Amino acid sequence: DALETHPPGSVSQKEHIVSDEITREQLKDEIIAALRHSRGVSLAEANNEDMYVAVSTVVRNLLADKWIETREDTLKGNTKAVGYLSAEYLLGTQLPNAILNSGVPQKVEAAVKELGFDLNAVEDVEVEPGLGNGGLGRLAACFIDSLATKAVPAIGYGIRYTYGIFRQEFDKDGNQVERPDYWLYKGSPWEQANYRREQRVGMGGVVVTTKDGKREWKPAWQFRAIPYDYMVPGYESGRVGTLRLWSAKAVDEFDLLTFNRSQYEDAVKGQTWAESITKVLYPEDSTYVGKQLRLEQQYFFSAASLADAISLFYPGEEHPDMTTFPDKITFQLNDTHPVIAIAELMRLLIDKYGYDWDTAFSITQRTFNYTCHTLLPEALEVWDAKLMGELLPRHLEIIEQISDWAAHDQAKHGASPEAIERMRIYSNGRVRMAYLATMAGSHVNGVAELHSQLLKDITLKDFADLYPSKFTNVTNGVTPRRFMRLANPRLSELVTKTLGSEEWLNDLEQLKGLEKYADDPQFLKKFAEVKHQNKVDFADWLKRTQGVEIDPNSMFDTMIKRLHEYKRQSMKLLQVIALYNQLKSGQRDINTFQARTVIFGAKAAPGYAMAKLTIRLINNVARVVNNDPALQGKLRVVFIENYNVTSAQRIIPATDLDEQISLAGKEASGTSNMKFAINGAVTVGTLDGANVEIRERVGAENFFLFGMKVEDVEKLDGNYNPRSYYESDPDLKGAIDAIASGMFSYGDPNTYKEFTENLINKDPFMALADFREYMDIQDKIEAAYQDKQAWTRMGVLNTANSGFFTSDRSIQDYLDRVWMTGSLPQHK
Ligand code: 8GP
Repeated sequence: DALETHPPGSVSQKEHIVSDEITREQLKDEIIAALRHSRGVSLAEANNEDMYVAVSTVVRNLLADKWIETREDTLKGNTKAVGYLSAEYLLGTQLPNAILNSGVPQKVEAAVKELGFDLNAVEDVEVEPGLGNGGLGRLAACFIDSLATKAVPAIGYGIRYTYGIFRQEFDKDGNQVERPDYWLYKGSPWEQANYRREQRVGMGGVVVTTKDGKREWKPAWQFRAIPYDYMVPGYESGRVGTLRLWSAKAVDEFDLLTFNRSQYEDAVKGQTWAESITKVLYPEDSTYVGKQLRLEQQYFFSAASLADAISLFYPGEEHPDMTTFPDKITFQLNDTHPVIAIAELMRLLIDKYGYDWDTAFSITQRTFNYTCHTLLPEALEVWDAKLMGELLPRHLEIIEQISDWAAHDQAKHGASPEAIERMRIYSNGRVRMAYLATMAGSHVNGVAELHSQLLKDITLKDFADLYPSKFTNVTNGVTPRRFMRLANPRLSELVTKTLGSEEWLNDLEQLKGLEKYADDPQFLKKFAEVKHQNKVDFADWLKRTQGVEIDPNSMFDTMIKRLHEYKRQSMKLLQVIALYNQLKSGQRDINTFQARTVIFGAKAAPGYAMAKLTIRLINNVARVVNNDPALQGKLRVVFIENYNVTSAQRIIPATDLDEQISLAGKEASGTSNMKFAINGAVTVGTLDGANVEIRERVGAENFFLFGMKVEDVEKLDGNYNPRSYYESDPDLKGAIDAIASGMFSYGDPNTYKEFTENLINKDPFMALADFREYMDIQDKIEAAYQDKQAWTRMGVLNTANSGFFTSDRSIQDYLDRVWMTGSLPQHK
């Protein structure tokens, strides 16, 4: 248990040190004390790992007072708080961010150095908590950072998975192999088990009618929900928020009677079963799996979080006045994973606190808001009512009632019987969670302008027609602290020097001030130099960690994101193979060819066969292309193993060209596109998700647009014939035929048969239809890259005009459009 390994407060407590005034000498003493007290080693004995724990402990201690004070101010209730409910938080490493926000980053750096350690090496020890899959989880992590930075009283609630997103390895054939991510192997100095706030969560059982005619749930099992608290330090706000992640434990840890009869396995069974609830993150992204364990996870953390919030805001009250609950806290539902919280709050209000249905529903509706993160119908959660009824019988009853109320209310608003049928929350033995969230909450938002529009026009059209004012947009954002200041210290320094202060870090629109240097040759030179050094660093890192050599003078062309057909890694791959064919045949002159390093990073859901086959193909295209002497090393393909937040922070600042090439109408927003733009990469992309808004802001001339628009896709849908593209485009045919011939499978024509057949006959995401325009735009990109100064200018204009994409702005939009609340005073 991490708590036992790293007792908090183990540093000398003899004097209370005001964190901002601490001196470098005092810091050194504190670190040495932490080494001795929490690791039991002297400075002379300490290795990087000891140092990592000691520095983390000291930095935590520096933040502790602000943490306590922020909590106290949050609970005073003068400003409505935000409860962010998310099944995923893809946090990235904690130590660098905590040092940055400690108030004394330079002193910490100097202290570690003077103690004889390299801070980078110390930071490298940390294993990132991979408690999320991709964009959705990373967005939640950016949001809690911005909430703290903007001093919004908030608590992030989630699940402390023992195993996070799997660690990806490639086998000798290039296949993805999933290895367990036991990130807690050596404990974590960043978490604190908070037994004072333990909760109980029930599941299963039956609903009975009591003597006074009330419904009462008698769960079959009870679980302990143990919160693990993480500090969320704000940047320059003097505030430290809380991320509270729940871990499941059995109520009766150990059945001693059974154990004494030597049936060890039976004795621990109950415990094992209870703990399985928070054991592992479902490695699915943009897909939905209707597994019972997943519903158990969802209910477990939703119920624990609600109980926690009620006990926080009404401490010790047996009969709290819950009509004031929506004034004390507003809950944001991060996609449908926590939507069962709606039924749980209704249950508490009616069964536990005795409110009538109407009052309970009014409280509930005012408490919740829902963010949808997808446009793929297969990603919307629909639970089998039987399964739900077995696990949560009372909740199913309540949902049935809400469903009836909704139908009634829709009729009142003039909906047709057909529309009412389509909008049914509960029908044909299925429960539609997105519909429940839409009807039983105040607001629904999409995550980019286009996405929010498509939600209204297609996915949730019936609802939007009836309740237009419910719908709003909040375009995603990313934290510039992690994705600029920490990931790209060189560019950050250049920006700070140029703008004259560091204020841009929490007021990102100030980047606009760089625009006037876009034609200043001196500035362009510095900007280009930063990029080059970042590329050199990245190449070194790749050599060190994966043994792969790349040329920092080549164009770094990057596609990093989950592997999914709609994102179209396959189209990128076809372009690479087409280039390869052209270079081999002499159709394209190798001597004038712009050297390119194509960088992929992607995990595939373990059960997603086509995605896994694509990974294998990328690895084998890399093998063939990289080993072909005819190319003189001018075209290289690399696949970053185990792409995660830590590697993203290295790849993004080193990228020249960013690939955002999803089929229009499929990518809800994207967030790496924002990180790339801020870091001065140029994007090649379709008019999809937030690409639309990025292009609007950075300027059409600084963005390489290609491909069908949503309307084109709609027109083509229904009579799309991918084979006609295959047959009429020799480059496309050549690329697909090369795969089918066995060129990337040691001559075996069967290995990628499903991949090629799928493209020629189905191509559900129309890669073939967009291929020609994609090839052509890549030629324009190649030409543009030859003019280094013009290219750098495009990068500068991307950085200068992407201030809008800070998650601080997203949070401000939520405050204004959804939560209707504000901030605490900042304590600088
Ligand atoms: C992702 C979207 O695919 C991505 O465009 C967006 O930037 C990100 O969310 C943050 O908003 N969506 C999901 O990961 C997703 O829908 N996951 C499953 C819950 C369905």
